Amino acid sequence: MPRTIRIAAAQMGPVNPSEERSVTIGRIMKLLSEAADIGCDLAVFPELALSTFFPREYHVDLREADIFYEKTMPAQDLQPLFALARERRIGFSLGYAELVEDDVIGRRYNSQVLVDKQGTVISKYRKIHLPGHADNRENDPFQNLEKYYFEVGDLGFPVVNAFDGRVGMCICNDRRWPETYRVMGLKGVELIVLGYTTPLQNPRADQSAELRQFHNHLCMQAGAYQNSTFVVGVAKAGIEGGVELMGGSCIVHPDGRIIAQATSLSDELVVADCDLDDCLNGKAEEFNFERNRRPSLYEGLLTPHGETA
Ligand code: CDT
Repeated sequence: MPRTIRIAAAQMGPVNPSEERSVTIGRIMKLLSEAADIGCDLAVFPELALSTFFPREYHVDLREADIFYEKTMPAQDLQPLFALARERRIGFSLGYAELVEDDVIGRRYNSQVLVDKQGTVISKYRKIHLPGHADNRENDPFQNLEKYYFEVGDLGFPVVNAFDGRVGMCICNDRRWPETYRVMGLKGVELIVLGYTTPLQNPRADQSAELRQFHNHLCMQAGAYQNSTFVVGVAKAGIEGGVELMGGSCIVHPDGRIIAQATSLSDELVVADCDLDDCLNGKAEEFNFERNRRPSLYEGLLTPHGETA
């Protein structure tokens, strides 16, 4: 009996700083509704989907950016989105900035939730690999101040039973790290959903846009293959706040092939029917961890620079 779920990578075009939040939520609801129209079980939205990528702007007092953070999920104005999921019986995953107000300053995370077909949050992830820097580099062509605006996530990489399989999440830069996939692979993950906001240029490296897009797909395809899991990577694309963001949203099969890919830099649904049973052979044979992994010989993997005792 196959475990086929229809998944939409709900790519978004730019969310420019001047865009009203209600407009952005409207775009997300339209994509979710269209995904439901074509029978999708799950729609996956990008990193920080509810706003522009605000970590490109420096504020001397980081609390000036608190308007971009959610203090509760769902916030009041997201209730209609969750109601839509419930009414249309479609799950979704959404990236957002999270503010936990447990002291005067609070804790801030780059987070993502997984919501089931009843409109209930069933899992949360907080980004672990934060790229960029914490200092203001106003002479750079553009900045990534994630290390200033967010703390390193403290929830690990949860994998939950959902959508007939084992589902995990990660966010953007996490996708470049093999540890991300392997930690979830060891928990039996069959579907990893992630959002990304990736500039076509890296201000600190001389890399062509083609090479940057190649790396985007390379890491997700390798992670999928080496852990025998589906990976769904979803971009915020196009020119946002003056920065060119790559598209290339895709759905990767556990054998490492891209089975569906975006063709635009705009709001677009990228859809594939994913039989989670396609993960089983790889997990039982080529990447049978129990049989073939040799953790006692992987010295240094749990220390920062490979140091051993
Ligand atoms: N958002 C995010 O994690 N972006 C990084 C950009 C690094 S290059 C400036 C990424 O890994 O895609």
